[in-house]
Amino acid sequence: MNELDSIVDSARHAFSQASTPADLENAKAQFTGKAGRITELMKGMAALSVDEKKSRGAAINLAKQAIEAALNDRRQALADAELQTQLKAEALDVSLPGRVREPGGLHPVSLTMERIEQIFASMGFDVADGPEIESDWHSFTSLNNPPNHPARSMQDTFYVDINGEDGIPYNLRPHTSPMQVRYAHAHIKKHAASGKPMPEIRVIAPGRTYRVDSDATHSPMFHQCEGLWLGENVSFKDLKVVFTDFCRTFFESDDLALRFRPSFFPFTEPSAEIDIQFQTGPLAGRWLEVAGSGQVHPAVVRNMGLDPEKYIGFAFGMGPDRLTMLRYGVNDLRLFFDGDIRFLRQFR
Ligand code: 2NM
Repeated sequence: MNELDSIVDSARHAFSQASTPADLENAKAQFTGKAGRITELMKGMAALSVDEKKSRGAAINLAKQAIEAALNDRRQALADAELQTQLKAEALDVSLPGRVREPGGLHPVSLTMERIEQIFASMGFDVADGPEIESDWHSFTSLNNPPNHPARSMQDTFYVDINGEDGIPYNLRPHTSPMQVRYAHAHIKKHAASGKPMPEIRVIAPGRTYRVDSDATHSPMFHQCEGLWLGENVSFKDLKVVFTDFCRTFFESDDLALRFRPSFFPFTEPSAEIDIQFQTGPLAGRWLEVAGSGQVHPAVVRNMGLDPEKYIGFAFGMGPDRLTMLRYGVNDLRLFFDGDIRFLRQFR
């Protein structure tokens, strides 16, 4: 084999060994680069005669063209291989199912809250909400709780590390009644300027409440909805009518029975526990406690900024979490707050 054929051969071999475009360009430099073997041969022709230059030049050029052809083939092969690797890496299986974005929905307790609000709004009640971190006065004192009542203890109520104006730590409200008191004050102020007689107070206060308590039927965060109706001639009879109507609408049952059982709360006198009884369905026949209620205590009416000799009425408090359990037949309250989507999507 002559020298040129052997150079072409070793170029082909070197190119085939190059596995990346950079390797290939390095290999090329050894043959057709500035100090490459072909280039060196060209430089060596300076001393030859014109005829020798002609034939030698033609032979070297043929060899150079063969090397460049081999180089281009290898460049193309490497580029193809790179493209194939990239295509493989970015492969998209168009037969896979798409990612579905499922429709969201309201939490079952939110559904209940909305239902309660809608029913009471239809009876002319305003819907009020306000702070969940409350002063001692709003959560306890204004509601006629004696200074050393156990509800005030750290065993029952969560406290925040910040003192109120009275030097007593703020609490996480254990009921929504503080909002009733706030609403009454705002209502009086709003209508004082008008010169006209103040309309009755008719309001519900739904929202989150907190107590130190945790088991299958108690959550440290739970929901309450309290109602208040104060006027110059609002009686226990009105409470019975309003609450009976509410329960029958809420549970969609016209023959639902209600029972008002004597009880005690510091903020009402007299007070009653409200029980309901379904006539049909899985819970039929059992008395189920659904709310506390009573005629608002004169001391509380006074703390709301009203004259208890003139204003009288009733209040009630219920647990939307428990109402949700009764309505949907859920037996463990904790399911509502675990955030398990398999449970929650059933209410969508
Ligand atoms: C209950 C039971 C009885 C109640 C009292 C008041 C207020 F602010 F008017 F004094 N709001 N809600 C009340 C009365 C709440 O929950 C079991």
